[in-house]
Amino acid sequence: MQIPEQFLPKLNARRVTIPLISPLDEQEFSNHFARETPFLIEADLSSLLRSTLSQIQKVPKEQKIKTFDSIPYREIREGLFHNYMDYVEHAPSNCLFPEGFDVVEERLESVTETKFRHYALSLNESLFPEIEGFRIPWIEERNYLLNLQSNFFQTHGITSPHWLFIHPAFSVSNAHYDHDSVHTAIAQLKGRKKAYLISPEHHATVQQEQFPRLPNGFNDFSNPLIAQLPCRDMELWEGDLRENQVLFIPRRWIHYVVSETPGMSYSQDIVNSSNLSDWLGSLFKTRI
Ligand SMILES: O=C(O)CCC(=O)C(=O)O
Ligand SMILES: [Fe+2]
Repeated sequence: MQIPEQFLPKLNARRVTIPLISPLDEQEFSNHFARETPFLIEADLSSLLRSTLSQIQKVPKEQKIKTFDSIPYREIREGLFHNYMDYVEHAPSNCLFPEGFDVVEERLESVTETKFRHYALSLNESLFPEIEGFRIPWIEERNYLLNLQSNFFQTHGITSPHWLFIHPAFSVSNAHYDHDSVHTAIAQLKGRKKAYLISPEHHATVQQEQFPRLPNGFNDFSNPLIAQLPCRDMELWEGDLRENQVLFIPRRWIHYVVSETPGMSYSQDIVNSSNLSDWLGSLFKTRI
């Protein structure tokens, strides 16, 4: 089934297709990564999928999880993990959240009226310990964050680099960029997503006050009024993220991601020589 119009970005920008590259060696990969423009690669992610599926089997019946309607969220709900899995796999697409999930937090100041389908927010190492060992092809040991002890992040109040997404069809992460100048790799273990990216030089272009905005200040790309936003000189990089592909999102690139089918992704924050000083600077700033 095609993604319904209500979940797609309405920007009238110049469309650029995110390239799918097949690097032959480390040097070629590094050269492409260093450009800081988005790209896709093919990769065998079957062992990560197998590990995720076996961990799902081990989640206790009484385990609760939180879900949210989008990044950034209007509301957070909480309920049983097993009801969530049932919703991901079987609920019709007009069902916005899983059975028995009640609101535990609401952001009433949110301008946008759009209601997206909920997806899981809290699928971290406490539930899926094996994700600490997940590695992204070509990046592997070059990601400094993976050399830190796993308890380092909790001890220092730093976000863990490992994010697991088990998503229903048509869940949306609205316009945002990732914390602390990290680069991000999204590995699609199962199912499909579409991604839309905008370079950091256009942050102001998509934060215009006269148009509907999200709680994070960016315009709500899904709102039909956004079709009028003046952005003809801006490039909107778009790409299909298919099973066994990895999407690289450079630091501070705005991204909007919508799932096309139910599925699973593993996302890893990356800090290497290119963004180490930005990352450190950002951590320091938030602590003084
Ligand atoms: O896949 C998504 O829905 C959003 C992922 C994302 O924003 C990220 O990994 O940084
Ligand atoms: Fe993100």
